[in-house]
Amino acid sequence: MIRKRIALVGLGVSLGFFVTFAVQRWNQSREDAHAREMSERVKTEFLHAWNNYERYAWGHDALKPLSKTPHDWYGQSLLMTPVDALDTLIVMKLGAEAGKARELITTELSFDRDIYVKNFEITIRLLGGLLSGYQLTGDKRLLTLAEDLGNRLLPAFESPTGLPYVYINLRTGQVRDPISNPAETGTLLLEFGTLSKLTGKPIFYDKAKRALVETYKRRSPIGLVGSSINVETGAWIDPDSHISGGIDSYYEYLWKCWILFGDKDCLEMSNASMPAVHKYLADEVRGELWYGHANMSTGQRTETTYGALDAFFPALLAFSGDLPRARRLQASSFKMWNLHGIEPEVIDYKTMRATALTYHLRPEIVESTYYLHHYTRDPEYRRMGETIFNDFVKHCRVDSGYAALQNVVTKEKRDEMESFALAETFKYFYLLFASPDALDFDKIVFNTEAHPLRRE
Ligand code: DMJ
Repeated sequence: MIRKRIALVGLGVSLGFFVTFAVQRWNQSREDAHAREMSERVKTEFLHAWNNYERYAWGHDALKPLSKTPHDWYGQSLLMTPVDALDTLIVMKLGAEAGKARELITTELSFDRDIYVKNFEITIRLLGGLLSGYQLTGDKRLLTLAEDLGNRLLPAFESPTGLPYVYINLRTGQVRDPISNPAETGTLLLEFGTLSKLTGKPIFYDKAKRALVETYKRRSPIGLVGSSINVETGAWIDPDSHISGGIDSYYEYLWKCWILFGDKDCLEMSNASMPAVHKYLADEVRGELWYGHANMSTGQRTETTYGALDAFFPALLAFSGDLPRARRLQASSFKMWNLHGIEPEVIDYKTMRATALTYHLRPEIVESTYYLHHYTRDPEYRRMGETIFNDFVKHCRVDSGYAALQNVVTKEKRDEMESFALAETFKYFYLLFASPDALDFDKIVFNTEAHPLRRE
């Protein structure tokens, strides 16, 4: 009798397990099917942006999506959008479009131009895009272009401190504008270092590493860096410290240089810098985690602002193993996004009011959602990404592509579709929903423009 009861209980337990397992499998396959649908939707929307670039701005830097006219940053085209978008086309397996973009780049792109360009932007978008394009296709012409560009940018580092000038003339090598910032002096090593690896010429790595180290060496006694610095004297011009635009990717490259190149100096610099960021910039408000501004010397709070650019930080926290902070800060970024159903450039997190009302199609919040999903596999992050994507399409899609917003409250549009929307925003949306083998995360490191660079 007892035996029979035990057997029945055993059967009940196994049946219970079986049912739970079956329900879990069922839920999982429904979630997977939905994610696949989402990745297809992202691809369709990306193509809407790309096809309109092709239609109205082919061969130029960017499309102005409201006037349907092309835009060139420096009066002549450096093919900003095709170079920035090439690896997105490849990752999305859009072979015909990728082939056409590659042909345009390899036959038309020339850096022999008498124009002053921004060293930082050209490095992260063009050098990064050419290098990842080469690594994904094996097309040597892309590497040749990257090396030519790298050589032309090298004179930018010829300042008394080794910190690069802001602008450089691509033909003459003349430099101008000595007032720079940590993001621009410290976000070059992934690209220059990869160029060294691929060409066997150490000069690129050495120059960019020195610039990163010289920035780090000038941190204050409490461990913070400021917002602007004179590359000729090494003196800080603005002591405001934060993780926002102008500093942001400096912290990103300290960590990523360790992961990509195994450079222990980078690990040490990163480990020595992050505690000060958490101590002086992190802010607890209403039980939420935010990062604001502080004076680099005293650590005194100067502003309680956070914005679209700061939203990269959960990705970096997750990447460097700090999931608890990453999750909490991502929740804050999402709260910022939901304030107006799309993200303002800057908010005051104390009052929860937007202080800069534009939205530039920025990727950072999507990037962090993707990293968090990658590390936790928590379905919450795909749900979050779906909300963000739906809002993005609802408010930014126009007949001829995707348009930035002039005002996130009124949803008035701007005649602007930055190349990073195609390099980063759509790529991170896609990777968030695509199957993990669309791109093997552990084999690459994304530069700050979402160009995947190979680890080995
Ligand atoms: C991009 O060019 C890069 O992500 C950069 O690091 C910061 N700003 C834009 C996107 O917002």
